[in-house]
Amino acid sequence: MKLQVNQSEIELVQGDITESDTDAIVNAANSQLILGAGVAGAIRSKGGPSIQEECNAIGHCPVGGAVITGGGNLKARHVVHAVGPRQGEGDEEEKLKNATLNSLKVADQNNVKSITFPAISTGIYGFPLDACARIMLTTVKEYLSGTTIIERVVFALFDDKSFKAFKDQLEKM
Ligand code: AR6
Repeated sequence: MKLQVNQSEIELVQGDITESDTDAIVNAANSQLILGAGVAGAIRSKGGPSIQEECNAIGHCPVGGAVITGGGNLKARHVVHAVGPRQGEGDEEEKLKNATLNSLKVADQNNVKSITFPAISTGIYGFPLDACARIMLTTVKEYLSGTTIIERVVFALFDDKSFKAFKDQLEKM
């Protein structure tokens, strides 16, 4: 499913983000930049140790922020590590919006023309899927309406439930 926004497009796919061949994929990271389970675990096992090593050199990223490393053995050249909020910590919506926005900005700054996001914070961090879909899709659409070199933003949704939440939201847009 696709939506055209100016010169760019937003696309939804169901599947494993580490299989994506966009210039960059986004990791659902934590502030310590330690690759744990979920998306991060899949990136660590397929991408190899260089990604964690680069994260260690960066050291830390605040909630709502994003940093970039190489993609190791992944198809993607880069991994953008976006730190989403944990459900219950407060200000979750604003923090998720900023994590999405800062990922797009860091992508633009690094000549990334295509990028794949997961549904940030909706796994181990427990943030609701519907709200995630609304916030992330609205933020991406707004960003693509401005000046950017990003041509394609993909969302890789892992299961039926998350794909449906994003599809329902995109249809409203
Ligand atoms: N491809 C696409 N989506 C996936 C994949 C995959 N391979 N694996 C899981 N998902 P999560 P968070 C979905 O837990 O909630 C880690 O320990 C998953 O179903 O990866 O932001 C980190 O190191 C869910 O919808 O991220 C952090 O400490 C979504 O991706 C913490 O978890 C996000 O789930 C971050 O938690």
